[in-house]
Amino acid sequence: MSANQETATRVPPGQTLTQGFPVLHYGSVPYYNDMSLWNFRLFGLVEEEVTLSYQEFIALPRQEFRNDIHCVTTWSKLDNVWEGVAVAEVMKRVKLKPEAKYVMLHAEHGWTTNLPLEDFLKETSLFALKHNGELLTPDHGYPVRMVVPHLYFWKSAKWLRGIEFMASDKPGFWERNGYHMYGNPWKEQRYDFD
Ligand SMILES: Nc1nc2c(c(=O)[nH]1)N[C@H]1C(S)=C(S)[C@@H](COP(=O)(O)O)O[C@H]1N2
Ligand SMILES: [Mo]
Repeated sequence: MSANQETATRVPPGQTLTQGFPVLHYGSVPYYNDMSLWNFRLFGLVEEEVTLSYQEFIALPRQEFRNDIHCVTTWSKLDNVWEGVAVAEVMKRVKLKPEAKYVMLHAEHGWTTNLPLEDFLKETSLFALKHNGELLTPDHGYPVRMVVPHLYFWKSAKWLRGIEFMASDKPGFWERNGYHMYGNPWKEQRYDFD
């Protein structure tokens, strides 16, 4: 396979490559001036709720991840390098109740997105702190965003503040507004009628 053909196999149907890094979100960008007010909560179907402070979160062991991202508005961006915390690292700190099967990601300003627990726990999912060597900018989700590269990028909540563990699937912000409940880019699960 030529380099071009190989690249083509990495781009899902209906997507176009971009070299830039577009900024997309609903509402305003949060700016933080006192990180002591920031925390990260694991709640819902857990034996005991866990709250991590900013200092505790940034002290978690980090890894480097490389992946491709696919936005439902049809841009894809290959070879992103993220520094972040593996989901498994955070999950060492919480015990789930057996009924937990789905998660709701909770971001600043009440923005949410839902996904199956299994997809959240995938080894490729991460809590990102840096993109291509630089701290996340406010636009891209500072201080922490989720990255779930195998689903459309709207599942990758910016300004993440908590994970809620749930027994059944519930729609998040865009899912209530017509986006697909799962969002597999390889099946073009863009909107709920796809
Ligand atoms: N908190 C929050 N996270 C969000 C969104 C949002 O509106 N609020 N939009 C999602 C959508 S639709 C996309 S495509 C990506 C865009 O991320 P980027 O701006 O870093 O490219 O963020 C996702 N995460
Ligand atoms: Mo999006």
